[in-house]
Formats: sequence, C-alpha cells, structure tokens
Amino acid sequence: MHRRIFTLTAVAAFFSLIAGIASAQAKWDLASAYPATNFHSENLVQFANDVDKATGGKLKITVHSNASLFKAPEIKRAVQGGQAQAGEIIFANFQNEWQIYGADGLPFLADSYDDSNKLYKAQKPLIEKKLAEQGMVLLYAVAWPPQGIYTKKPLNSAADLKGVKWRAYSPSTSRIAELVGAQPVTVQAAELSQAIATGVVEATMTSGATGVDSKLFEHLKYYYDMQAWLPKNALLVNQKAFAALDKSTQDAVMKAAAEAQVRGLASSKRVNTESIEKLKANGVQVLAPTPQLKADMKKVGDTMLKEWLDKAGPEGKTLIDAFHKS
Ligand code: PCA
Repeated sequence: MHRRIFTLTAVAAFFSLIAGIASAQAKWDLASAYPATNFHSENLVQFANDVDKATGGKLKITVHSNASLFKAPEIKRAVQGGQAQAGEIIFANFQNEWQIYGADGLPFLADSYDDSNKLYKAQKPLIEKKLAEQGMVLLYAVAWPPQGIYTKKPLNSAADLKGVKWRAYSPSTSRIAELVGAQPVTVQAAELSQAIATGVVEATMTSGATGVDSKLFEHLKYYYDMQAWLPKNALLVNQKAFAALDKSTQDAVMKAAAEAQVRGLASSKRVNTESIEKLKANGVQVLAPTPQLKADMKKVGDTMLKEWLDKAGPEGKTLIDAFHKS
C-alpha cells in the first residue's frame, strides 16, 4: 500500500516536472502575411525578440512572414483553432464575417493617422469582446499608411477606371471596384507582384509601403495619393495558448505588445514618407487626385458607409457615433 502511494507520488511529480518544463519553454508559431522586410513584419520580429529577452527565453515566438505558414485570409481561423498560437491579420479582410472588423476599411471615414487612432479607440472594446467569444486575445494593432490608387494610365476621374482589372485585398476594396465599374480580382499581398507582372491586374488601391514592398513601380507608373483610409493589422493570440503561460510571461507579452503598438505606429508614419520618396525615385508620378477624381471617390465612400451601416445595424451606428464624438 505504502509502496503504491509512493509510486503514484513519484508519477505525479514526474508529470508536474514535465509540465513545468513545457510551460517553462513555450514555443509559439506566429503566422503573418506580409514580406519579411515590411514594417509590420519587422515589428513582429522585434516583438518576438523583446518577449524572448523579457522572459529569459521562456517564450520563444517564431515569426513566419509572407504567408509562408497560412495565407492571409486563413490566419484568423488558424489562430482560433490553435494551428498557430499567434497570427497577424488585417481586420478589413474579415468584414463579411462581422461588419465592425471592416470599419477601418471604409473610404474617407477615418483618413488620417489621428482619425484612425480615434476610430480604433471606438472599435477596440467591440473587437476585443468579439475575439474573446472566438477564443482569441488582441495584443496590438497598427495602421497601414494611407491608401491611394496605383494605375498604368493617368486618371482624370473615376470613369477612367471603367473595365480596368483592379486588384482588391478585402471586401471593401472589391466593392470600390464594382462602384467605379472596374473588374475586381482579389489578390493578397504575397501574390501581388506576380499578379501585376503577369497582367492579371492593372490597378490597385493600397499604401506606398506595399507599392515599394511589391515593386508596383515596375509596372504601375501613377500613384494618386488619395489618403482614403488606413486599414489596421492586428496581432492575435489563441486564448488557450495565452492562458497556459505563467503570470510573469503573460505580463511580459502584454508589455512587449504595448511597446510594439507605439513602435509600429511610428514606423508606419516614417515608412509612409519614405515609400512615397522611393516610388518617385523609381519613376512613379505621385499625384494629388484631380478634384473630379476626389469627388467621385468621396461619393463611393458615402455609398459604402451607407451600405455598411445597413449591414452593421445598431452596433455599427453606435460605433460611428462614438467615433464622430471623439
Ligand atoms: N497593404 C496591404 C493592405 C493594406 C496595405 O497598405 C495590401 O495591399 O495587401
């Protein structure tokens, strides 16, 4: 009898030792969809290094950039299901699942860094709640630089986009194409340079940053600096993976995440300026939109906000009201 108790105690001690080692050496895969040299990706690597340092190597995070682990639209589900413990998504990709995710993808609703920050403050509590229901934790979010239009030919008005093969990355960028009579083709950033090079697409709306990352300047020689919206990327973690960490490791993750958000925003602003210069240096005409093009795109924005409010319901109205009051 005594011997049996001893054995059970020994077995229990053995397992708690193994569990101790496991929790002492947690390893996370972090799926991301943008190239390793993109500022969001560099920020993720810095975040992983900070966590490694702060925890004395107790949590090792491997960043898999450029959609090498999961394609952009699959990352959220992969984190939810625990196939990747962490992942970076662009909220706007998930608008069809829940309209609130798409608020920062609406043209001219929040079209400066200040407004983007205000919109995020209004979105954040709703998004945190939704992600919690979905078994995930929001670590941080960082805006892309403002979005403009890349084309092969000069644009006087939106009518010049009729029939043009327009690359979209989200439901709202597809909707823009439909409203101006262009032909939407959804292509994520990881496949963008190939799609442009092979002529599958001949225009897109994105940032200066992606224009440089994907070398859009090789084929698209006009960039209309519309400053239409600033979509946000967000780092998510699987709730169970997070809960499995000890308290001090969780605190280190949260602290590194808060720092990554501040650093990422500063990088976004710096990259915005630098990439416009790089586009010019590579022969792109960086232009302000003509008054007609601007008016046409504003009209597109108004239509899309109306459509969005219809779909988003009272929750959407509360969000927009909170944003406008802030
Ligand atoms: N670049 C990403 C999303 C927004 C941006 O500026 C892309 O074009 O896919």
